[in-house]
This record gives sequence, C-alpha cells and structure tokens, in this order.
Amino acid sequence: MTEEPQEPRSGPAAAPASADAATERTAATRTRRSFITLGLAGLAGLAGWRYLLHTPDADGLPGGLRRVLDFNARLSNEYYRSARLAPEFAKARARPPRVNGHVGLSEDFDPATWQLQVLGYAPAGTAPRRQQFTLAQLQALPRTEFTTELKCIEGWSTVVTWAGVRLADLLARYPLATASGRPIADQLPPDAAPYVSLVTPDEQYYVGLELESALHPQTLLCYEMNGQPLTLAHGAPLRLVTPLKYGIKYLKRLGTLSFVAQRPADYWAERGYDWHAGH
Ligand SMILES: Nc1nc2c(c(=O)[nH]1)N[C@H]1C(S)=C(S)[C@@H](COP(=O)(O)O)O[C@H]1N2
Ligand SMILES: [Mo]
Repeated sequence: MTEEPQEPRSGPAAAPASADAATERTAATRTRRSFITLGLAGLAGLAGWRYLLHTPDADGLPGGLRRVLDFNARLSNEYYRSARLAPEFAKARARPPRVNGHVGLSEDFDPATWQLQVLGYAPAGTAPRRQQFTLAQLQALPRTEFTTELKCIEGWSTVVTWAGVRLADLLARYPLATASGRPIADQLPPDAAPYVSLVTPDEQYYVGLELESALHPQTLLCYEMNGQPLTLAHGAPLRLVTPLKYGIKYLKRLGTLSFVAQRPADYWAERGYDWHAGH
C-alpha cells in the first residue's frame, strides 16, 4: 500500500503581510480590552458574591447558591449520561453492607402480592398511563450486574454486587417517560418527563431523580445483592441502585415509580441534605 504525497498546505507563514499587521492591531486592542474586562469581572465577582449570599433561601441554602448547585448538577448530568460511570470492582471484593435505614419498611407488607406500579408521563390535566409489573416480568427483562461502592452519607461505604434491570432498559421496552409514548433515543425529546419520583408502598420513604440520572446505565431496579435475592431488610422485592449518588437515593422496597413535571419530594432533602446527593 502506498501513500499519496500530500499537497503542501499553506500555513500561517504563507499569509500575506498585511494580515499580520491586522492581527497585531487586534491583539493590542484585545490586551487593552482584557484589562477592562478583568476590572469588570472583579466588580461582577463582588456583585455575584452578594447575589449568591443574599437571595432568598431554597432548601436552607441561599437561593443564588442553590441555583449554582442546580446548574452544576445539570452540567454533570449531561456529562455522565453519556460518559461518567461509577468505578466498578472485582466481584471478589463484594461484602454484605450493613442494613441501614428502615423508613417505609413497615411490617404489614406481603412481598408475594407486590407489584411495581408505574405512572407514565402525562401532559398537565390528563390521566397518566398506568402499568403494573410483577417481579417475574421485571426479571424477564435484560439483566444487568455490576460491583460498585455503596456510599452512605454518614461516612461508611461497602463494595457490593448488584443485579437487576436498568431503568433505561425497562423504558426501552415500556416507553412511559414521554408524554407521546415514544421511546427515548440518544437525545431527550421535548416531551420527556424531567423527573422521576420513587416511593415505598406505604409512602413513608421517597426519593426524586432527574430523568438523566434515571437513564444512567448504572441506575438499576435491583432484585439481587451479592448473588442472592434481596432480603426484606435490604429492600426486597425491588430497590433502586444508583452508584453515582449516595445511599440515601437507593430507595428500598420500591412501590410506585412516576414520571413527573415537578421536582419530586425527597425524604433526606427535606431534612437538609442536597437533593441531588451526587458524589
Ligand atoms: N425505604 C428506605 N430505603 C432506604 C433507606 C430508608 O431508610 N428507607 N435508607 C437509605 C440509606 S441512608 C442507605 S445508606 C441505604 C442502605 O442500604 P442497605 O440497608 O441495603 O445497606 O438505603 C437507603 N434506602
Ligand atoms: Mo445512608
């Protein structure tokens, strides 16, 4: 195989002299401008800081700071939807995590008659499409397994092997996240629900996710832990696993999953923790 010699390309050196002079003039103007810009940026910085700290509170944070955090979360959502994955570990490193948190795990619960309730996204004022799933139906969908670190916001963490169905795979088969009922391809369509709400059957524990986090390839409706069916204490029949976030988002005993327009209530966000709870 031979390579054709390439035509010599005209580089910057070949540019006419008059262009050089023009470039220098522009550079000089830019330098003067950048001094002015720096000064203005300084002032804007001060004003911005005042704005951040003296706007009305949201979630117990100054509103301005809250908006910056939300903006950062949107940026990272865009980023990790396509790219960022939580680190995965060798299965041999998996250990049983401690049982932590029992809100919403009341005694009067029969896993044998349990079904997952899903409420599809509906335009305002219309009734959502309802769909029920037995555990067997969920287990018939593509199974995903990974070994990641469960990080509790209280400061401990454990490497755990989780298995279940990706929420994204459930939605590929049952397109309940769009008002039109069309499946989500690469781009989020304009009629996609911005948020997902997850609630225990007794409605005592609840978490919210942005749709981008719900569609993340490591967001799992999980029915197995360390190679065994989930136990009731760890959230049987079905729990959420979402390893880019803290354990507070890993809702155990999922009862109802809804696609909604407004940011859903979140048990620990109501008690002062960051709503996104990413790490
Ligand atoms: N229903 C319910 N789910 C929950 C909680 C809870 O109190 N109730 N606690 C959360 C917290 S703070 C953590 S760290 C994880 C712990 O999961 P594990 O008990 O399986 O280790 O569950 C999360 N899911
Ligand atoms: Mo936790």
